[in-house]
Amino acid sequence: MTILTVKTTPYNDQKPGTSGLRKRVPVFQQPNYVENFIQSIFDSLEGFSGQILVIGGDGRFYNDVAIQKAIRIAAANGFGKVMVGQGGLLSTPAASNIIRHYKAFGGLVLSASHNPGGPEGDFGIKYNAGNGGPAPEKITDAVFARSTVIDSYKILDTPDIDLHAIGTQQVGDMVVEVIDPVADYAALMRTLFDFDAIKALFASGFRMTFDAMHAITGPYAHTILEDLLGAPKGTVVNGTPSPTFNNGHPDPNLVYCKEMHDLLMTPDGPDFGAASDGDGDRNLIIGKNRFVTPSDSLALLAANAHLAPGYKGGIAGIARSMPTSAAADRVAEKLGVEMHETPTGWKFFGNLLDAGRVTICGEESAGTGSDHVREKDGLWAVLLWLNILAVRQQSVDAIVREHWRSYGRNYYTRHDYEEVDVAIANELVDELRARLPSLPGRIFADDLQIAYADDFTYHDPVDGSTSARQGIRIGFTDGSRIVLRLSGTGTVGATLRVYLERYEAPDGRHDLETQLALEPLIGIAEDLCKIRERTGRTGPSVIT
Ligand code: G16
Repeated sequence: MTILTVKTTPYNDQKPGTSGLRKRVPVFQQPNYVENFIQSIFDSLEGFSGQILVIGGDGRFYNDVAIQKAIRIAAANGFGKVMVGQGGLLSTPAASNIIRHYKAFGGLVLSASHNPGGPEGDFGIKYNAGNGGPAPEKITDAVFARSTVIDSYKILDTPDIDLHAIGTQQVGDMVVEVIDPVADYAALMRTLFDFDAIKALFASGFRMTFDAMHAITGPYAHTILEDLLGAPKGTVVNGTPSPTFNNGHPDPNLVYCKEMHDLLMTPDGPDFGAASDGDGDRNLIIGKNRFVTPSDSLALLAANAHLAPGYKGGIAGIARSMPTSAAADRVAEKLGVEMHETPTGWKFFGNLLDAGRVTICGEESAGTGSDHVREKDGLWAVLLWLNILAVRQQSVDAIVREHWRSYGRNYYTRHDYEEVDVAIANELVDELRARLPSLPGRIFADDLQIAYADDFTYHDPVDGSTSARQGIRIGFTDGSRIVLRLSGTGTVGATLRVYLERYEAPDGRHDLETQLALEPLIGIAEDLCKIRERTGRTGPSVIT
């Protein structure tokens, strides 16, 4: 087996977005595209010689090809060992756990998350650092800079590695260990949650449905929910990972999980419904007759976390991404713990978690997690909900309503305009940004007055770094907010996200339909941004 140094030419589009490099599969299939990017990652790191690299993906189309390349390049660059999930599979939170548990140098997570897969679908590569979390911007910036000038990569000339047999094998000077993707993750969950209480809940007749969306969480959910916690077989549906997600869209929201949502709204439906996405880091939570928004779920989990053994000592603090509703802020205030508002992207939580300043983090984009790993974690959120339900012996709906009565309700929705012409989207954002200084003081819909209007800049309190232009915030004197930003995970055109939020006090009305409750703000957003007018759309592509 010889190490080859292969000449290459740079691509100019390998800038990592919100969460790694995500592109259509045919883009990754271009000659040397994967090789260039992985070599650029390794060229931007120091001190990994002889160390462990974790590799795993969500099993989507091209996962198997990219993993073989990654292992060969890792071997040629001097890693001592690669740990890879059997069949190349690892959920994103499980990969984070493996990196931390085995003190790896870092890891490559191959996924495009909730984006569709298949030959014409999306693929992605993300580097996670030794803390188990997505690389911070200073690394992703260095990777991009390197990718624009790269002229060669190193690769081991070796046949395909067997990723199906658990155990170790030698690949050049490097060891490859194929591991059970589920075992370590399940063991970690056991340390956090009261499995006996959840078992008793299922034994009492509590019924749940978990939609793995033909994606990575199938094997994890079968093992944990059905085998370890005793949920009846059939609780997990769509539980076999498929390279194309069975031609579905593995995004656990009310559009792609509509069937499950509708089932939960029927009198004979189960008590609890949940789903996770392509790579297992997002979650959807629906109780009987009650959809829980991700922002509310974050607040509820933070307020009730002490009911689970892993958090019984309380939480150090909460962090949420800027567009996420302020529901969690009220919980932090009541608990007397730190609250942080970060830019969109799980990578921004890493420093706060490492410094022990926050325990629970969450985002409006269906992600919640804690300091047990450095990624958001879909099944973790489901298990924490189950633990809370087992202890409180109330329905999801009752728990949510009680929460609103104590803290008030943050009505919240996100309107997405997908595949918008990039030039139009940029122009729209630029023009609005230019008008921001003139907005404070303006009054809309008779009584909604703008209190502030800015483009969010984050100052990381741990390492002092600054991230500017993270989304436009328009705040009103009553606490309502309109936030506008461009997605950093789309792969075609631009996706405009409009986030809308209105607060209703504990003694206010909590039973309004969300879109209706936010109607005045939706109108103001259109007045201010003219999205429909400029894009020619009649409405959002997706409402969550
Ligand atoms: C990623 C990030 C999240 C972010 C989400 C949406 O999630 O990890 O932090 O909230 O994308 O980002 P954007 O609004 O820029 O599209 P995932 O689940 O796609 O890895």
